[in-house]
Amino acid sequence: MNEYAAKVLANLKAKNAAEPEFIQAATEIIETIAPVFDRHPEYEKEALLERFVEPERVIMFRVPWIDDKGNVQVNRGYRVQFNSAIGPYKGGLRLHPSVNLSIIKFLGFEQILKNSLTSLPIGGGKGGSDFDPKGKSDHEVMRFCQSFMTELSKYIGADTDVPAGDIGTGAREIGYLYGQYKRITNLYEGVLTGKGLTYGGSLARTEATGFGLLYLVSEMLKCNGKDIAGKTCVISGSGNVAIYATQKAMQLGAKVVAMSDSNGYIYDPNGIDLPAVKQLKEVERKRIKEYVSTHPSATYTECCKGIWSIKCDIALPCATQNELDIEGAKMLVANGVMAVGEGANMPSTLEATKYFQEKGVLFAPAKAANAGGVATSALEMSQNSQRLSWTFDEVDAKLKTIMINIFHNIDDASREYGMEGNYVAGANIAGFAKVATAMMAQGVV
Ligand code: NDP
Ligand code: 2IT
Repeated sequence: MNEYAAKVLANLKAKNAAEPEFIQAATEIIETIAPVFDRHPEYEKEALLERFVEPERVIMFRVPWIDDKGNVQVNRGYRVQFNSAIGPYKGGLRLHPSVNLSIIKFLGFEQILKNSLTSLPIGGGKGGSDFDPKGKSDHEVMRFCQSFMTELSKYIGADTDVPAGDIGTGAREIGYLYGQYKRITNLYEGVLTGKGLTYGGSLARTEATGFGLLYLVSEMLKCNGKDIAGKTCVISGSGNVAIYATQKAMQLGAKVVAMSDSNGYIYDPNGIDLPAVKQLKEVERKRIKEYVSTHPSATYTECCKGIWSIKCDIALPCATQNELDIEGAKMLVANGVMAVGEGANMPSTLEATKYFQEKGVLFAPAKAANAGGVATSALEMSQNSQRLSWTFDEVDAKLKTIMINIFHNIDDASREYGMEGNYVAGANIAGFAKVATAMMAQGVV
């Protein structure tokens, strides 16, 4: 590996030893962009990589709120404003009990490159809290969101930092956050994306990440002489990304036979009944295992990682980081999987990713494959700035074009660096190129 890149990675590991997810994401990124530094020795003189791996700003704050029983609860809030070289910080807010600084930093770091790949002017950021919306009443979620935004509002703005949804943050949470931002600042501006359609949201944002994943995966298959129609898919998760990935996969003629949540997975050899899953997860907020009580053809198995034992042609991990490890990868390959598309952020471990690549599985990495969500968020920002709203078909057509372009950009970058078909390297190199050029132009900041 390029000596300069190796030195920065070693320092990063020593300095952030307590942040395993951040180290994991940074290891993959730095190892794959290392050849860029052979071609650009000027980057080292300007300490470009040392600056790139250090967030511009990290905000951590107390989030006190009162539950329905009158007890005071305290959570921890985060916003990592990682890089604003190519646009205002942009990235979601995750609400999940596992949230910590390492997870928010890995997500923010990946977001820089993902956002660059969209070709739209958005920098990288991420935030969230260890608050768990599961099992909370709407009023509890509202009080948490109001307290969270009371502090966060000091650091964000339509031209500064524009948060959005992620795990645990959907339309309900964005609504409460937006209401509080407006109340505190007296500004009606596009400070959040994923908003409701009655107050500045964009059509197709709800569907965008899942639809975008399928647009990119289809293009990858097509360019490798394959077709998605008639293929069997396994899709992990049953949240926003998984549901709309399932919908588009079915529209494109594939059969989705399994979905999951953090407790276990359902297998329905007849093909998943998506309206039933939407009703369970989007309306009733119930567990995926309830599906089998109304679908006798389906089975439910405890332990979500078992989903990778199901035979399929295409695997789309759409739940969370590190959900697909080497054991899962080996089962998928043994069962003849031909493509993996990452809907979640960093769902495959480093070992699993390498294994897929060694075995010749077409592998679309998260920062390219799930970029449709944030790309459509940027389209929402454009509509807000223009005080206009585009039709579903207009937004969907733009999304599709963006995803197809992303695939060709990462494919071209992999070839340019002599790593044809390595879309992990292609995505990291193509995403980094634009950010690096902008950072060099803007001086040492
Ligand atoms: P949701 O909250 O809507 O759904 C998350 C799904 O993943 C649920 O089925 C959930 O199950 C499961 N899950 C969450 N945490 C874990 C865990 N620790 N172990 C196993 N399963 C888990 O989130 P999204 O669908 O929005 O996000 C899914 C992934 O996609 C995340 O990695 C996110 O960062 C990424 N992503 C999201 C985008 C978006 O626009 N929403 C854009 C790009 C990427 P349970 O209900 O049991 O918790
Ligand atoms: O990981 C992601 O790209 C998201 N959660 C979406 C971010 C956004 O700003 O729409």
